[in-house]
Amino acid sequence: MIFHRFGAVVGLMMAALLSVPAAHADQHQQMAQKAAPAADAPAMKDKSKSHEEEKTDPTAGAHAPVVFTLRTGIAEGRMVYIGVGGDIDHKINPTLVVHEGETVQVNLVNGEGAQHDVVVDQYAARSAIVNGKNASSTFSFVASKVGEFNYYCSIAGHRQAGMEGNIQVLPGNRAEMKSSGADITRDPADLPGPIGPRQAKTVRIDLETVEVKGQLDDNTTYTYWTFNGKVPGPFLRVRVGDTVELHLKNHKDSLMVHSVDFHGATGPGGAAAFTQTDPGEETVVTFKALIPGIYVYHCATPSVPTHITNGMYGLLLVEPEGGLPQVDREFYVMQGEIYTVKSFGTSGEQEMDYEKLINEKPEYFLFNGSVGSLTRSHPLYASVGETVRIFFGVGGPNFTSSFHVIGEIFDHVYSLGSVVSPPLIGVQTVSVPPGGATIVDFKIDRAGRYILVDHALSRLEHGLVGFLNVDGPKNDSIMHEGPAKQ
Ligand SMILES: [Cu+2]
Repeated sequence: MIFHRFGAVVGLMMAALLSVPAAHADQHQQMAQKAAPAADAPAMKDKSKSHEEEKTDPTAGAHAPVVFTLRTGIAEGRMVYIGVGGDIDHKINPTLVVHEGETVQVNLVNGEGAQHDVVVDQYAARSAIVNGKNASSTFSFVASKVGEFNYYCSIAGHRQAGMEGNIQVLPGNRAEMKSSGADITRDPADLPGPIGPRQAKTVRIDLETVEVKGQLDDNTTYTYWTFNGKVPGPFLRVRVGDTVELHLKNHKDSLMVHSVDFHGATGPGGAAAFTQTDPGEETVVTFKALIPGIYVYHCATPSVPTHITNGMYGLLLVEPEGGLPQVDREFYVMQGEIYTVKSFGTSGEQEMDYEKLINEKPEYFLFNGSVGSLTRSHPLYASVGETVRIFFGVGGPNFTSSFHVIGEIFDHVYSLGSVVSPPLIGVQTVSVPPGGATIVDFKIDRAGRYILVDHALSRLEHGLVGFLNVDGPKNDSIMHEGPAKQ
């Protein structure tokens, strides 16, 4: 089945309006989402390869060779090949991984002066003999056979002395290969319950910054920077008057310094001035929760938009005395953008594009960090008659959300995240700026599927959509097909 981008929108809307069963609608949605990018995504190649290959034109597709450079040398008392550049850099007799049908180019460089060559018997491929230090030779072949093959030096005795390695030819096209990473999506139901009636006290909060390769879409990965491994970071909940003792640990495997700026804190950088934390280190800062509200927190280490787009944001609720009015279900959703070099929907590992970030040209708009986060993996659930609350924030870094739930009207909106002011009553769409948040409450009167969107609906085609599935009776007095009943 072929859907173009417009078809995807229509399909989704129809699924919603017709209240089709969840499984069928999911399938429909998945097909639509998958088909949309496939139509206009150019032939892409995995970036996780040699430096040499990155220099080749990516639009050249299958005809661009996969290039490996091997330098001869001595290691661990043996004669060996040593990889140069890319994934094989500095590796001894590296395994050369390619895909079926690719053109493989091998550059051989003489590293110590003796005579050498490289031979692959199964492909009847061989280099010229390189004679003398820094002499080089290049040969290529098409990897038409799947399997694992030996490469070696055919000069007498050299293979036995250590000069051999493997070429692994994997089945299938490289662009279609799945890329897998950690599930970084925060379940929207993953948040602590109300604080209840207690006195103000000192509360310790531990956050850890973690850089992790995560699943951006089914076949797409991205290196996220996170608080506690998920996007958004954990939902933090204190009450007004609490003293927060915040411990920020930066995981030892991190490459970057990280920090945290609490919009709910008063003081230098919202605590960022005291929490610039090196990999493997921990900083501690203490602040008082002076004013109730729903507040964004985010990493504030330069380049700040880079840290935010990579996933470093979350919400802190400072409850007013006595808490918020009680509801049956609470959810936690945040919106952000991701700026990749390759276009939306491209398979494989994706890299951030700094130019696009600075020019505010995102490829992805997301709820809770990934495509399908609130449709395929973690849709919201509720039952007819329940009251639902969504804590909704925008990490951004750049785009204001026109947050709307298709088929619902917000009974209460705590506009701009203010919980001390009386809420607005009866609101269709709420504007939430980057670094801002809101709380919306609504009672569910009729079963069906309700759809979370940013009403700047073009963003739906860049991944921004969520489902609220409601079971229970379909109350016809509220809406039904056809003429009014007597
Ligand atoms: Cu950071």
